[in-house]
Amino acid sequence: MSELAATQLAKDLIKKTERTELTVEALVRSFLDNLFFVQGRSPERATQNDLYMALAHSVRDRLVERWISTVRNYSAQDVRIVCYLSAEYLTGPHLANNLINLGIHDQAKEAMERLGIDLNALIDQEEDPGLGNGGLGRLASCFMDSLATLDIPAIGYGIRYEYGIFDQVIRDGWQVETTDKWLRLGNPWEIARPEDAFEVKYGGHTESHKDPMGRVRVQWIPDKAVRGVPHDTPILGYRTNTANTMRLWSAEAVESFSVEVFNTGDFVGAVADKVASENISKVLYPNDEEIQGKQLRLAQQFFFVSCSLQHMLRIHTLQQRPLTDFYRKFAIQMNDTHPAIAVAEMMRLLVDEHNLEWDTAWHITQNTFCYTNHTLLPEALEQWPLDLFGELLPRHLQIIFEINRRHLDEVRAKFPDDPERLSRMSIINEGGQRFVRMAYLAAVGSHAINGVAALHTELLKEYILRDFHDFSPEKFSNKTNGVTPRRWMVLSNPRLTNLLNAKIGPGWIHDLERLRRLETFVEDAEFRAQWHEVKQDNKKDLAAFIKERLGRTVDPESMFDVLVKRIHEYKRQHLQVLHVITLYNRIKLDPDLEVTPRTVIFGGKAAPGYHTAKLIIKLIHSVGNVVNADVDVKGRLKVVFLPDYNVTLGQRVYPAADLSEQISLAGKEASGTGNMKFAMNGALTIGTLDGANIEIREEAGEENFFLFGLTSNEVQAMKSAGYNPRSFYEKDEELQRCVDSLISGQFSSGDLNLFRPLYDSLLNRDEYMLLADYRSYIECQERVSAAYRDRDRWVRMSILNVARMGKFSSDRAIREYCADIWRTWPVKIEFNS
Ligand code: NBG
Repeated sequence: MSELAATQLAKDLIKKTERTELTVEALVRSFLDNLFFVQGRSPERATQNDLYMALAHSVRDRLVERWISTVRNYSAQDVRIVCYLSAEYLTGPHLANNLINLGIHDQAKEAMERLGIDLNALIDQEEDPGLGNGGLGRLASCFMDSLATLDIPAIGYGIRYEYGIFDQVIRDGWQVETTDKWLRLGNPWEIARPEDAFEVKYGGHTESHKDPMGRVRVQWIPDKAVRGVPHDTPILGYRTNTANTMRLWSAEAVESFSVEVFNTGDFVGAVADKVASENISKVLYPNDEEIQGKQLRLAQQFFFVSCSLQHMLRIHTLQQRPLTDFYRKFAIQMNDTHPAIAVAEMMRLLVDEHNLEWDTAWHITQNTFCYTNHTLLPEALEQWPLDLFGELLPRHLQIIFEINRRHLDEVRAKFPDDPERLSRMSIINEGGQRFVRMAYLAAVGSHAINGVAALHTELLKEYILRDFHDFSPEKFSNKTNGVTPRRWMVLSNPRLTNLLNAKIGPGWIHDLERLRRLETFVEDAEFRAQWHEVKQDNKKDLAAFIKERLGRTVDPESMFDVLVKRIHEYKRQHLQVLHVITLYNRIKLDPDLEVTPRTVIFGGKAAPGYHTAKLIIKLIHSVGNVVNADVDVKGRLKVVFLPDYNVTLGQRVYPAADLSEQISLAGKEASGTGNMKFAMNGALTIGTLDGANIEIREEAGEENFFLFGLTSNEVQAMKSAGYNPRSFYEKDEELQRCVDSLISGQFSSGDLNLFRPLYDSLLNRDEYMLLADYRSYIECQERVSAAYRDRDRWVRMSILNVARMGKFSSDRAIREYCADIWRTWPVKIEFNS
């Protein structure tokens, strides 16, 4: 059959099966059809998961047509495409988001009602794919949403971990990790494409020879290979036909088992290779762990990077374009240094496999790659020991040496007689054990380098990448993070969405600056009452959830004071604990004290090997147990820890928060994105001048933000003058009482040693300067309490915060990347089903 005839026939068939229509009737029919033919169930035998799967397939059917049209349009129009390389994606559940982006949430609800099914119960049935650790992974997914919404051709490449971030359970106040089996009940959103697999090689050695032209050629003789099988998930934009692809690679053995070994009767040994290969995409590494020794992690990084680059090169050659054009067609963004090995792999592919000259290959590589840095913590910068690296990727190590030799020649030419600069800027760290510095490889191999908030970019230029900034300042720019209002407002906060739509129309959903129109309603008392009611209803929902999950009653009339994010000392969850202890001590001293009732809500995971973070979780529970049980408190102060914080839980928490805690030590949090989600949902922020807090405050207005703490310059100054936490301790009695209670047994049933490590670290080092910021924090919290007692004032501030958060849409961030870094333009998808 001719291609055309087949295409026409396919279109007709799709129409006839009514898999694409968006009406309630069509949804009912296709739901029943999928339940029967895809799930293989009759309605009376169907489990909740069967029903969820049937609906998911019905929704996916409606995406597929858009998805196929998108791919077809991109290749027909030979577009320039953004390739986002990210080892992590925190997509969140897909069903509800796709319903919203397709614009059929209400139809689906009605269709399910007709069948006596509760849509929300099906939405809750979906697993949260935890293929990331925190902010960086969630940012990747917000960006994918915005790319599709803005009709920018893009592919998000990553790893299909079989086990994502661990599930957190709390036993006796301690975090216990359990494995995340997100694929256990199947994943209806992905399509495996085994025929699109690529091979990835490891190990072995290299040999060099002269080619017939007399040029030295290097051949890599690897000793292992695995196959990368892509699993594609459509990422649909909001009310547009663009459905981009998130392509996650899963590792398989090249041969499923060794016939030779099998024939000797060693059945288990025969599958050993298969098992070893599959290990590569088995599990996500939690961050904040010492990873330098973990060769498997480097193997993972190389795995997804190599598959992705091979895929891009295949697309390019299928378009019959010369390789020298590659950078005109592809903009590759490296999400932190996890994919930085791509720079060397690209050079290997171009030079060794496609026989390009080094200089030509380097020109293509540098013009293709861009690098986003996401951290200022020096200990979080990836470095690989040379021996480990050379064993796994001997050819890449040679290539990195050559990149480095040429790079240092250029530095030498620009800064002669400056040997220290050369050693500072070398991609190879030569001090003691030798390492490959991945951030430097990424910086040298890219034409654009960015930080994720204004302060962060400035600090990058001044400290972490200072020499690179001196050398090529034109590469650097800031791209302040953003979050998608589709998931973080429309999906998670339908009450607020309805109120906003009624007041200013729905245009804000794809143009968040339009929220400014709310400012005219601040003086409208009825509107303020409605605003307050929305927040209260959201708080009641969260209270009901807390009751159901933890059996604990919290009062929706109290201030919901929330700190949710990964647990880390620099984020200073324990500073909030010191605040709770302070309030508690005050109540104990004077039980009749007038206090603004608060429910202090924590949530977040600690990396399994990060003992201090785990001890902070224990401390939160221990303090909570004492405070919550004390009759003197009379319920005016409650502490709740929500276990297993993830995207789904975030969707419940942000809409219900009154106060957003963003209390990292200034200069440590690159940006933060939770801070934006809270503010968009009407919470007020208490925060330091760190990361994007600074810009949130600028936008909201300083009178609508609770500021405390040292600035990053003051932090630097105090550190270099020799910071002494004890001096703060000694001159502040209330602080003393607070810190001492860590070792008094008061919160540890008499155990004097349990929290001693925290006590010692605060008094002796206090790396994150809690004691220096304590008094300013406590005073600021007093201003918060006073403001909350004045409901009218609080609601005005809340409205103004939402009205002024337009900047923090990821649509704005993506537009900036497109204009300044990627130079890509929207491509409208023609769609005629
Ligand atoms: C995190 C930062 C956050 C930032 C996100 C997204 C890493 C390595 N970094 O401050 O800590 O918001 O990245 O940019 O996860």
